[in-house]
Amino acid sequence: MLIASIADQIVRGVDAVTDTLSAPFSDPVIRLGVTGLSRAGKTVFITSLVANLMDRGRMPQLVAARDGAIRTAYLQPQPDDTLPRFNYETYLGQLTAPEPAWPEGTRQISELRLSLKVQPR
Ligand SMILES: Nc1nc2c(ncn2[C@@H]2O[C@H](COP(=O)(O)OP(=O)(O)O)[C@@H](O)[C@H]2O)c(=O)[nH]1
Ligand SMILES: [Mg+2]
Repeated sequence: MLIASIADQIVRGVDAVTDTLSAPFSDPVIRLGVTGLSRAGKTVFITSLVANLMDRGRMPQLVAARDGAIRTAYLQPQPDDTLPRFNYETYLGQLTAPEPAWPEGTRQISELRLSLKVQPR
């Protein structure tokens, strides 16, 4: 539900900017925080969400994915060098290894930038 509404906001944000001359220069940015108690499942959730947004074969409930509005999704350098990067590749590697393992506990806030190319409606 939440993810669907975020994706919808992105699509609407793109619709809004394409109405203005500044369109090519101002991609809408949504900063999304995931918080929760230690061991609540944040690292596993974020890894899974990012993996599924990049490979949308199993996201039929996400309207923007089902309709083909999300054209591509890819990782980009993060906006803020002062924060550690969320170690997506390592966590995904552990979860999808022939002998899967849960990621180690994380101690610090971290950040990842995912860009979506969406088709304006
Ligand atoms: N069965 C199951 N266990 C999970 C799942 N996500 C997290 N866990 C368990 O919860 C633990 C903590 O998850 P983690 O994502 O590291 O929590 P974080 O501290 O909030 O980042 C993992 O080591 C797993 O034991 C899940 O989707 N399914
Ligand atoms: Mg963690």
